[in-house]
Amino acid sequence: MATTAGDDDYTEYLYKILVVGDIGTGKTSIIKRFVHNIFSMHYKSTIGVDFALKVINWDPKTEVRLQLWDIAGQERFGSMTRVYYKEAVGAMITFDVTRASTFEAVSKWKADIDSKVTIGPEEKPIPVVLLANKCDLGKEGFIKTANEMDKYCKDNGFIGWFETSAKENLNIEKAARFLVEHILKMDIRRNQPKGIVHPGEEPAPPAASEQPKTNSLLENLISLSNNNNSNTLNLNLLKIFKKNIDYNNI
Ligand SMILES: Nc1nc2c(ncn2[C@@H]2O[C@H](COP(=O)(O)OP(=O)(O)OP(=O)(O)O)[C@@H](O)[C@H]2O)c(=O)[nH]1
Ligand SMILES: [Mg+2]
Repeated sequence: MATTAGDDDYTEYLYKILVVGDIGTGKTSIIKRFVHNIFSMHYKSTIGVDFALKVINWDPKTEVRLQLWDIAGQERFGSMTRVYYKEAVGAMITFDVTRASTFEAVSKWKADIDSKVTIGPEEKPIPVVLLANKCDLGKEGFIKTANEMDKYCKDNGFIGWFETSAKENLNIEKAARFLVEHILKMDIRRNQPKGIVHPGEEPAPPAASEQPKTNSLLENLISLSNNNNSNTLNLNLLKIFKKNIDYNNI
C-alpha cells in the first residue's frame, strides 16, 4: 500500500511484515532492537500477537513504514495465524542457534505462511527472510555451514538468511532492509497510491468462507487494520486493545 504525501514525487509505502518462529527464539527482542534500539535479557513470552511500527526514510523521495506483527511462538499450535497473516507482504522467520529444535520448526512456520497468505492474482508466496538469532552465543546446538544454509534457503524458498543478535545488535537492520528491497522490487498491486482506483479493480468483498469465523473484538480490529488506509491509527488501537488483554490476563 502506498500513499503520496503532498509532493507528487514523494511516496510512502506501508508494509505489513510478519515475525514468526518458535517460542523464545527472540522475535520480540529483534523487533525491540530494530524499533527502539533496546534489549533486555528478561524473558516475557508474547501472548497472541503484538505490534510495532518502524519508519524507514528509504531515500529522499521514499518513506517505508513497516507494520511489524510479532506473533507468539505458541501460536503455531493455535487457529489464529490465518487471521494474523492476512494482507502481509513479507515475513521474517527466526530460530535460536543454540536450540536445533527451533531450526526444525522453521519449515513448519514457512509452510504455515505459504499455505495462508500469498501476493497478487498469481498467488505468489510472500518473501521470507530467515534469521539465525542469538549468534552472540555458542552454536553447539546448530552446526550448519554457510553453504548449507544457502542451499537450505534456495531449496525452501527463502529469499536469504542472516546471522542476527538482538543482544549485540547484529544484522537486524540489514536483514530488514534486504526484505524491504525485495518487496519494493516486487512492485505488487497493493503498492497503488492511495485514492487511485482503477476501473474494475475495486477490491472484492471477502467471500463468506474467508471471513473470520469468530466475532472477537481483536479479529474485527485486525480486519479493520487490514482493510483501512489509516493503518497507523489502527495499529495504535490494536496496541491499546492488546495491552488491555495482557492486563486482564495477569
Ligand atoms: N544472548 C541472546 N539472547 C537473546 C537474543 N535475542 C533474544 N534473547 C533472549 O531470549 C529470550 C527470549 O526472547 P524473546 O524476544 O522474548 O523471544 P520470542 O521469540 O519473542 O518468544 P515468544 O514471545 O515466547 O514466542 C529473552 O530472554 C531474550 O533476552 C540474542 O540475540 N542473544
Ligand atoms: Mg515474543
